[in-house]
Amino acid sequence: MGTIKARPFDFALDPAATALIVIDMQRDFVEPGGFGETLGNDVTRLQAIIPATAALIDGFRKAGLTIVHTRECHQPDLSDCPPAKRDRGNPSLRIGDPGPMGRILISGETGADIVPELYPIEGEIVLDKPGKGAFYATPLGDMLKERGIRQLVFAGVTTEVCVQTTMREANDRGYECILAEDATESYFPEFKKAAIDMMTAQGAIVGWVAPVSAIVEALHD
Ligand code: C5J
Repeated sequence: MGTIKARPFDFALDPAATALIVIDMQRDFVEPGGFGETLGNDVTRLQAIIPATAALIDGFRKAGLTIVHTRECHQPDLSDCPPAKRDRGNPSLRIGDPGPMGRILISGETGADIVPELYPIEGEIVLDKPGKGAFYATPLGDMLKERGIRQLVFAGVTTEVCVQTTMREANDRGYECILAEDATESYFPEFKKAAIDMMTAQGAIVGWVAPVSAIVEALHD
């Protein structure tokens, strides 16, 4: 067991029962010229977490622990994309439309893939998910159960959407969840802060938060 100096209080880490979940570090959300930028977002905020996220992944690789990379994307025929998701709002580009890096959020397209700096290596799980949460309509729960995982470390984007949704899903399923504060980001700094404040309030009602350095240190205690 290791101890992570975390907020709102220390997290008792059991590395043997821990997995890392890296949420949606996809080119379309993170890279200049991608879908996120075409929507008017400043992607430099998201790019800035790549080194810390790489350090976290490296720590898990060195410790030989389970790593899951998720990608928010849909089948080419959009059969897993509810019209309510595709038709929402008035964006210039919708899911499935041709975009700067292929069809927007479609499995197999360049933009839907993970940024090269964080690319999964053999043995790591790559999980495509049609929703914001990684448990919805995926085999994630069964995969974690098979491996005896009880604790989850989270990283990725965006803090208040797919990261927060997945942490809440995990919390309701009985996992102890901790978010790597410098390995997650939002296009909106105030949303990142609010999401972290909400999740750690009331005695870690959804989970804990800590810097990458504290998490990696505890992995090797
Ligand atoms: C994610 C989104 N990954 N913001 N998606 O957060 O639509």
